Amino acid sequence: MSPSIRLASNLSQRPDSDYVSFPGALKSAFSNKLAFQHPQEWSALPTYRVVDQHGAVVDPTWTPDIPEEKIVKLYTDMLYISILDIIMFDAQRQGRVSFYMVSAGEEAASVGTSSVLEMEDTLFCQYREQGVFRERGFTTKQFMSQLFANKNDPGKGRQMPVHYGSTELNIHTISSTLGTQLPHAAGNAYAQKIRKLQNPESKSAVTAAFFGEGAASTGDFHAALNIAATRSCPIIFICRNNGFAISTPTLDQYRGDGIASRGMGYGIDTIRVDGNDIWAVREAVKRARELALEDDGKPVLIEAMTYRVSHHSTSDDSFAYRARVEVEDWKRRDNPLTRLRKWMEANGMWDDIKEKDARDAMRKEILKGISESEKEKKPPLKAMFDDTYEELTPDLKDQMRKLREIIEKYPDEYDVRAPEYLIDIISCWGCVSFWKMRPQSQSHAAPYDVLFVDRSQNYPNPLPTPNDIDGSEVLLNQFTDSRLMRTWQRFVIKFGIHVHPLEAHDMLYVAKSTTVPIPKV
Ligand SMILES: Cc1ncc(C[n+]2csc(CCOP(=O)(O)OP(=O)(O)O)c2C)c(N)n1
Ligand SMILES: [Mg+2]
Repeated sequence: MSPSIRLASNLSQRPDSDYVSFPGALKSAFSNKLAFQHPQEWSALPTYRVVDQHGAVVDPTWTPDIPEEKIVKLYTDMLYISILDIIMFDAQRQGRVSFYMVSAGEEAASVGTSSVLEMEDTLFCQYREQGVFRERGFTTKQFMSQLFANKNDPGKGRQMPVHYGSTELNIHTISSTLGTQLPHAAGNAYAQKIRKLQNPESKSAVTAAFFGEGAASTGDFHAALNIAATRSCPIIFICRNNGFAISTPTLDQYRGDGIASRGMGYGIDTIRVDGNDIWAVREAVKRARELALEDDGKPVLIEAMTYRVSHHSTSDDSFAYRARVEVEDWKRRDNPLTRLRKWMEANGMWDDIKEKDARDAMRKEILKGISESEKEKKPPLKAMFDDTYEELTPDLKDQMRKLREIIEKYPDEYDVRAPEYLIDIISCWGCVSFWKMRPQSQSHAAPYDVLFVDRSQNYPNPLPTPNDIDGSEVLLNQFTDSRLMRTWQRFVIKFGIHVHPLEAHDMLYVAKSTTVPIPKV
């Protein structure tokens, strides 16, 4: 049994004991001195580091635990994120994406942590941990699909840019609302613990939850730490303390010794590390993972000290509240990339040519990813109503109806050229109706109506012929969707010569009605 669990027998007051055994505080010695504790009289918790800002090893007992190619991967993952950041920040300024957040200066906290966790470990991020996604294998196409909210985005375009998520990589989708991921993460860790107790042969796994020091001011932070401590959950809380919560410096955020001191208050094993030192981050997280799995599970808190070199987001101008020279100093004096690079150069693993080649290749890959993702179609408009309830609730149906009215009222405000939009809206009603497309450009000059029918369900028999449609021409295509094992029948009723081409995948958006009215033009 975990030593942290209090036993009822502890609670009895022993005669002449030196300790008070009140239920609320164990092992508290009696004292006849009236003494308040003054936090400022305690020294600050130390910051663990392995390599200093010049890339020199300061812990003589340390040697790298991974081979050269893995060290290079650590560095290139950090480099990739820093290049992605610069390009995407500019892309936002060019109006190509609506929003972006860079993680400059904090790449070691995310890449370093991720690099010592297992794929079975479940991760919860804040929004400045692109390095976690990259290290776990998120591809350029996946980053771009989310950022450009195209049809390949698993979030179906319903999140702000940088709010990634990945089921395959076992990373929960990022939430904008600060701190909410923390109780979720504690709950997940509790579930992991119970599963392990029920099935001791299963592989051990922990949860890792990232957050900024600003998010540690939310109630959720405290709830999560306390529940994780009292339920002894296998979770690693990783705080990136980068000195700011948007424009609020840490001095105005708290008066205690950072976030680490709070871990101690909750009875949680805690360490503060130099977040610019990827080796220190790796060592701390490796050990934290072992601790988290001890005694059937327990939480650990790591506070990674760093500096937010960038503006908070593309919506921020940080020089309104901090001196430019301060930022330049940090960039020049110390950052995670140059620190690892110096160490690698000193160990013959890296040089200027490798740096240039790596940078060029990454830049090319990212720019190609942008141009490909920009051209992709958007997810269907109806997707905004998906995935909350298995069946649409009456109020969601009502919202859909209102959406359709708005689109009909302001057709020029919506890009309804893509058939996904309109067919999805049609299918929501469970009966086939017609949707008039408005031409948005010369190249799509002719308005037309479309009707999709699921042939596996009831469809009009006989099928409509051109005669039924009042002189308009009807195009009939038939094909099978192998995934759904259904045959769809598609009718495109042309009103002019110029018809927007419809593609096979559009067929997924079909009317599910049992009776299909003959279209009236
Ligand atoms: C509950 C809540 N309050 C306020 C905000 C607005 N907000 C967004 S980011 C942010 C700063 C968070 O700072 P920190 O947690 O230190 O993360 P950092 O941006 O420094 O990485 C704030 C206040 C929010 N998103 N959610
Ligand atoms: Mg912060």
